[in-house]
Amino acid sequence: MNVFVLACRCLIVYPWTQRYFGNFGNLYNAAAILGNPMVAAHGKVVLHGLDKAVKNMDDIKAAYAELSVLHSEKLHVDPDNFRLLGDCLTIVVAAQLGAAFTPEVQAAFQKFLAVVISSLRRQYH
Ligand code: HNI
Repeated sequence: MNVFVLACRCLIVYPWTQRYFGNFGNLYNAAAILGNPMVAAHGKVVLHGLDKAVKNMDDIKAAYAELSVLHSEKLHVDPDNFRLLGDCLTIVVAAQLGAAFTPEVQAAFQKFLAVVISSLRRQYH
């Protein structure tokens, strides 16, 4: 999957998410975001963060405990943004899979994302 497209989409479609990436250099417009190597690298980090869920399918909450603390207490990311990134991810995956992204596949994918997002939100509760 094109991880780069994922991070860019989130920053372009929901520009307020840029506020957490003040140290990423030029995010001035869509072209700048698309050409920013730090965005590309971060997209990769986040997506590898999802490996954690795939590898710990029977205890996703525990697997994300540390990342939940990081996003809440250190990065102060508004947890609504997890959902927005999840929506971008769904759109990127759907575009990539085309007809293979059947309602059944979508249902499984949404369920997976919902658990990940709820686990990341845990520290905020
Ligand atoms: Ni997120 C760092 C995983 C959503 C802002 N994020 C990480 C890291 C992982 C990660 C892994 C690296 C941690 C480390 O260095 O120990 N982030 C995830 C996952 C999701 C997510 C799995 C959702 C599916 N992060 C978001 C969202 C935002 C966000 C929605 C803000 C809009 N994340 C950050 C920031 C950092 C970060 C900011 C630190 C970046 C840096 O390098 O300075």
